[in-house]
Amino acid sequence: SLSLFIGCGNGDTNGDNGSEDEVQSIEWRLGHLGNDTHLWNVTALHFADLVNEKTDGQVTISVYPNEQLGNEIDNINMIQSGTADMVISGESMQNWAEKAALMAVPYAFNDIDHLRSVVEGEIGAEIETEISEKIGLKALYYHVRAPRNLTSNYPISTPADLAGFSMRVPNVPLFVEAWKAAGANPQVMAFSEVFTALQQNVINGQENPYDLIHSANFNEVQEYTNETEHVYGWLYVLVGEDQFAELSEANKAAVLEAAAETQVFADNLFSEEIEKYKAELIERGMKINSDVDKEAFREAMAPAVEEFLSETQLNLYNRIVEA
Ligand code: 2Q2
Repeated sequence: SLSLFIGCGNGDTNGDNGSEDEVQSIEWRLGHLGNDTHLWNVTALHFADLVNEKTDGQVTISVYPNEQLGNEIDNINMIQSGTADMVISGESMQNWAEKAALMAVPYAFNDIDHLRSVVEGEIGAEIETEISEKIGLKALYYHVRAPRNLTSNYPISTPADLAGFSMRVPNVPLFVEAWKAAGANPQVMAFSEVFTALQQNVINGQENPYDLIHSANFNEVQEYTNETEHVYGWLYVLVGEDQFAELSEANKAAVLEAAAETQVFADNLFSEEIEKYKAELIERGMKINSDVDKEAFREAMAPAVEEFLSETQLNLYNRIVEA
C-alpha cells in the first residue's frame, strides 16, 4: 500500500519515518559562498539532479550560491534551527568541533595527494564523526581545495612585508593567530563582505585559493596574488543529521548513492578546472608574485600553530605531518 506523505518539512516527527512505501516530498536548501559558475556550485547542481532522479522527485535540493542563504556560520545555525538544510563548510567548524581545525592548518599538507590520503583515511573519518556529534551535520561528499594564497596591492614576499597590513580571514581562530604571528593585522569577516571591504580600503588584503579569488572578482580590487600556498585544505558538503533522519530508508540510500557518484564528479571537475582560474586571473590583469619565501612564512606561523592547537588537535596534526 502507498501512504501519501505530503509536505513533510523539517522537524516533522511522523511515526512513518523509514517505512519503505512512504512517498515523501522534501526540499533541502543548500548555501555556499562560491558564485554560480564556481566548481562547488556546478557540483552541487549535479548532486541535486542525481538526488532528484534517484528519489523519483521525492527529494529536491535548491542551491544558493554567493552566501544568499546567509554567511557560512549563519548557514550552520540555520541548519540547526531547521531553516536551511545543507552547507559547504570546513575549518570554520572548529568553532564547534575542535578536530575540524585540522582541515586547514598552515603548512601541514605537502600537496593534494597527501591531503586526499588524510581525508579518505582514519583522520578524515574521525573528523566527520566529531562534526556529526558536535554540530549535527552529516558529510555527504567533499571538495579538495587548491592552496590558499595571499592577495594584496603590492607584492608580499616575506613576513616582513606584512607590517601594517590589515587583512580579512574567515571565521577561523587558527588563521587569526597564524597571521598575527606572521606580522599582519587579521580580522574576521564573512566572505560576501570582502570585496566591498577591499574596495573601500577597510582591509588591504585577504587569502584564498585561486578559484575563490576568481569567483569573487578580487582581481578588480587587488593587484597581486602572492603564492604563499600557506594552507591546503578540504571542505565537506553537509546536511543536517535531523534532516537526513527524516528520509525513508529508500531515500537515504538514494541520497548516499548520489553523494558517492558526486564525489567522482567533484574530483574530476577539480582536476579539469583548477588550473583555469589562475590563467583567467592573469588574463584579467592580475599579477602573480611567485617569488615568495614560503619557508619564512612557515617558520613565522609555526609557533602560533603549536601554541593554538589543543592536545587532541596536536596529536592529529602530528599524525598528518608524519603520514
Ligand atoms: O575564505 C573563506 O571564507 C573560505 O575560503 C573559507 O576557507 C571557508 O569558507 C572556511 O570558512 C570553511 O569553513
